[in-house]
Amino acid sequence: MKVLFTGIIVAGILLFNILSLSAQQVKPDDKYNRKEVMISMRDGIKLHTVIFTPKEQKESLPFLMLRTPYGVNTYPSPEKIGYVKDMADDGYIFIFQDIRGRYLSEGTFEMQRFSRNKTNPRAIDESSDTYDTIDWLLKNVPDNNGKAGIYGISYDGWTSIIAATDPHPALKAVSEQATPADMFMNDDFHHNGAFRLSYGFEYAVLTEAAKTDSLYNFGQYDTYDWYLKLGPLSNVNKKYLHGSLPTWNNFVAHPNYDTFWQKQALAYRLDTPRTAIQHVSGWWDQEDMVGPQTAYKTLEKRDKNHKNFIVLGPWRHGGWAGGEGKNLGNIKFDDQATATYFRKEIQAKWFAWYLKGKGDGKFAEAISFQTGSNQWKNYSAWPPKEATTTSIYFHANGKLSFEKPSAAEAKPFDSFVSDPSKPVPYRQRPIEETYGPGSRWYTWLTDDQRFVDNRPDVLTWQTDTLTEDVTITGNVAAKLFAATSGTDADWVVKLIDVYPQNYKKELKMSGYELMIADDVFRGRFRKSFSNPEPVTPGKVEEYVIDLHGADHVFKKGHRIMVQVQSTWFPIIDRNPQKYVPNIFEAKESDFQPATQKVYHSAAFASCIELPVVK
Ligand code: PG9
Repeated sequence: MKVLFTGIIVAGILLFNILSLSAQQVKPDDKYNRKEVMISMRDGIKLHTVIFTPKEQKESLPFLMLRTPYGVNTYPSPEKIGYVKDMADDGYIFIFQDIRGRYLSEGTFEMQRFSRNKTNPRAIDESSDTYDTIDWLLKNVPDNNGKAGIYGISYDGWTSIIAATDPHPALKAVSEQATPADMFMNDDFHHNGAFRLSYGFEYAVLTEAAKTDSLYNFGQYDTYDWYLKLGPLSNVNKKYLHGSLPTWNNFVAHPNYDTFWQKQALAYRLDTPRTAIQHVSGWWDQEDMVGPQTAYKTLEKRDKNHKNFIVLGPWRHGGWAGGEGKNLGNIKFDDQATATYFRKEIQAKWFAWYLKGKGDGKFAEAISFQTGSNQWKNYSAWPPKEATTTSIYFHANGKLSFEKPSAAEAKPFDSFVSDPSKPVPYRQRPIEETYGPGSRWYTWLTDDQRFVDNRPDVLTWQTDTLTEDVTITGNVAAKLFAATSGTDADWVVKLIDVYPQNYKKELKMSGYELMIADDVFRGRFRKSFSNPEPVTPGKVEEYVIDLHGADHVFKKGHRIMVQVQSTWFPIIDRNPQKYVPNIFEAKESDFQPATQKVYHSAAFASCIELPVVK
């Protein structure tokens, strides 16, 4: 993901390169002076760093840093970057740095580098690189006030939170935005052990095929077919990458939740909050929606000094960084400029307080834009204590209700055939290359789910029309009782808000099926993510699937819907549905259709656990 100086977040590399040609020149009307330096790290490697200082600096100022793998040389004067304009108008010393091994920095890039061995004084990691940079800045940039803050989205959010693991004493405030927290459990590369094929493949190419970002040349616009024709995942190295990308090789070598994934995961790297830290997450973040929620939760356990905060808004990945945020895809937020509000009222005020002592320092523990009601809310805890876990149950004939199925339930299960040769597309085709031209990747989580309504391999349950609002605030989980005729299976569960069939407020949204919470679970990991086990064909098993946080009002007149399916392609790779030790080494002949049964009987009452607030 890139932060363009137009203020829009785009990962479209071509667009970026065209726009960036003249970005290095300082324009006469720029409010900041620009300086480029190479800063030496403790092991002698030099990192390319761009420093912007106000042309008219009246007082000593704090540093505001962004550290990124996506190239900083093209950044314009900060007041021209929508993402930081409010802060630039207030005055900071802005630091933009290429991380190790990327763009103009020396050294080697390592995807989410492990923490260093601290007994070796020359050992490095992203935290020590931040430390050494701050140390150099304090000594070499005049008129600084001795304080630094760091912020950024996604990979840059991750470098921010990693800087907080053993921070320089001058680092006082961190705003991690959309950081990944655990690449096996959630976020970019896997969800609950199911591999995010299109993202994993394309991102590995993006960052590791060259020192600067590069798109894979698929030679076709709709990649659904390309991924299907690819066949088993072993063909990726055999036919295309030939072992050249470390990240892809690590996917293949670590199919289970082993120490490789654990050493990367924030739960294993964070202890107490040592600086003020803000976590920012979008409800429809298509890349790292869960990361900030996990990072907040991990630090909150030991937040004795009230330094840990969370902000949750109606955004896609990084959607708060540019534009007004009055809508996301087709979803409108009653004309409220949610992104503008974040930048001005939350981000800028937060740094002004912690780095300059400006403002009243009063920040709610959790600030959330509640969707459906479209209102900003402050909570004293996340998830708020007010919610009561209430189950909404699947029934025969596609019904969903708050009543548990009785022994007299008409039929104990619904079933479908999942065929890996005809996987359900995760979004409407064409599925453009993730970051390619025209890609609709950015908003797919808000797409109308009617596009799969009639598929025989997607099951649907829905409530009657709601006679009153149903508000859910907190964590959502699915409890699925299911059986497969195979020996492994994926279960995709989607919680959906169905708009009224005749929606007067906006006629074209009538009947819209909007996902509120969703995820996939790979059956082999139902007992352990580290030691997978085959599923016994025909045996009813319980799958508990974390659908993460939500703050949403299903309005009176709407319906609540649940869809279940076993493929979501190509964002999730195809499960062969026959157990093999490592799916990255499955053969074409291992892939088999399977009959899936989802139960809704008194004994096996599949449901969604909702955090209902009265
Ligand atoms: N989602 C991207 C990413 C972050 C960290 C690791 C891998 C990928 C990003 O937008 O930066």
